[in-house]
Formats: sequence, C-alpha cells, structure tokens
Amino acid sequence: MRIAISLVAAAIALSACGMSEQADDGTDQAAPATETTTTTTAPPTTTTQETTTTQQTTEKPASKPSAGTKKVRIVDFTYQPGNITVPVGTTVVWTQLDQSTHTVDFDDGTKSGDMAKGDTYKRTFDKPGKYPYVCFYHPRMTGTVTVTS
Ligand SMILES: [Cu+2]
Repeated sequence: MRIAISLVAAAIALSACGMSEQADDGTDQAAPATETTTTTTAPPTTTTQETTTTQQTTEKPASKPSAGTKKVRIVDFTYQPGNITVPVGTTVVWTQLDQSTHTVDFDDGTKSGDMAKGDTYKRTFDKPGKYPYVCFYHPRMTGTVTVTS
C-alpha cells in the first residue's frame, strides 16, 4: 500500500509540475500575444471595413434590385398588372403563364425574346422615365413601366 500511494503521489507531483510549468508559460506568453494580436488586428479590420464599403458601393446596382423586385404575370394575353410604377433601381420580373408564346418588347429596343410558358424575363430600370412595351405577337398586349426617381 505504501508503495502504491507513493507512486500515485509521485505521479501527481510530476503531473502537477508539468501542468504548472505549462500553465506559467502559457499565461506569460498569452498576455502579450493577445495584446499584440488585438493591436495588429485593429487596423486591418478598419481596412477591411473600408474595402467592404467600397465593394458595397460598387455592388449596389446589382444588390439593390434584388431588394426591390416587382412581378408582372403574363396571363390570358394580358400583362398583369399592365401599368406599374416603381422606384428607380427596381428589377421587374415578367413570368409567362400562357400556353401561347409572348414577348416583352420595349419601345426603346430592349426585347425579351420569345417567352414560352414558365419563362421569366427580368429588366432592371436604372433611369427614371416611362417604358412602354408590347408583345411582338399580339400588338394589343401592352404595358408600361413608369420609373420614378
Ligand atoms: Cu403575346
């Protein structure tokens, strides 16, 4: 029994020594290391934010429309709703739900091309104004997108 106890005691003493040394080393190194890391990290974080801001500014035209999306359905040979008013930067999405082929052809020359059932067509409006459009196959099918600033 005495041998066993002394062995255990020795083992505890050894492990305690080892642990305390590691703990001391770790604590001593950790303090300055953390300060250094914090100080070093701070400027890059600011730089990252500036970079992010710049990127956001660049990406705004692309990300803005996704926030402002207006949907128009093409149903029964009509655009529903046919006349819409949206703020500048809005992306309008036409969804074609008729069996018959339709198009969204703007007076300014922008055209969707043939749209079969289930097709969608998107156009982002970055400038205020009136954008009338018509179906190439059905001239009575008309609509207007009014873009406000
Ligand atoms: Cu049509």
